[in-house]
Amino acid sequence: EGGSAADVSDLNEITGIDGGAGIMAATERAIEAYDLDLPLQVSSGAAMTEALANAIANEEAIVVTGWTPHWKFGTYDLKYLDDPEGIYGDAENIHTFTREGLEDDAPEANMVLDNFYWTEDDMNEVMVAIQDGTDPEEAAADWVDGHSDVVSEWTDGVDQVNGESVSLAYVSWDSEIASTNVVKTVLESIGYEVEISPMESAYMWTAIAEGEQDAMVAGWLPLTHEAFYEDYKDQIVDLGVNFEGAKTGLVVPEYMDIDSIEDLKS
Ligand code: PBE
Repeated sequence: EGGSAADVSDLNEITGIDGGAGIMAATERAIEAYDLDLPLQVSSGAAMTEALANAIANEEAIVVTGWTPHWKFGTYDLKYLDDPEGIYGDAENIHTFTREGLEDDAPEANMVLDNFYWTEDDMNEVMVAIQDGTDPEEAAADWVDGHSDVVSEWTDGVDQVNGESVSLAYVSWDSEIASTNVVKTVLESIGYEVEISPMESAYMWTAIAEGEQDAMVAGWLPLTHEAFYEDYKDQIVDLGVNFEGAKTGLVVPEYMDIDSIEDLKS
């Protein structure tokens, strides 16, 4: 019959996030590959979830640049659109990177960063608490208190230090706000002064490569941050995966009657 409240023809954009995100570059490639008529709107992670909330409240059409882990999948009924061209790649892993020399300068911090590894349930707990209004530091502290079994694996055999400082770079994506605050809390528990600094994606990579920041736990590979990784891989230290099975793509509410990015073609 046509003309349901959430029809694809009502879409006039793809709701994006910050311009530096890897998912934005992937979406520009998707627009080309699928020959879509929709412009990609640059905004922020917070503005994207607000737009999603508003559209869902009114059962309106919306398509966003989405990723997992993210609290939005627990809060709303959402689906990834199929990506037959494989633009968004397969599963991603999140890696921890440090500046060169951190292992010598701050071996205890380096050990904790190296050991840091958690699951989707873990990360979701922190993200959901923050989304429900808990301050990120407090949400991280609550999670650390409640998961001493996991945290003790990260700090196993690591000596206490005496107020040395460590800096962590991150981007204000919900997933990275959660992980960075948790790592900060754990480093503080072994005696570090930890400063966390939100910044644009490209600066996060540059800051590690140039030694301006000590570490970050927000490197999405193999695809999402591939360009940054290729630029800087010889100037940074990869401490390996801290999260397995992340994903990116185009996401719509379940009530939208489409299944594939191809269906976004007008
Ligand atoms: N994200 C979340 C980031 C990485 C973490 C998928 C929005 C990006 O696209 O660069």
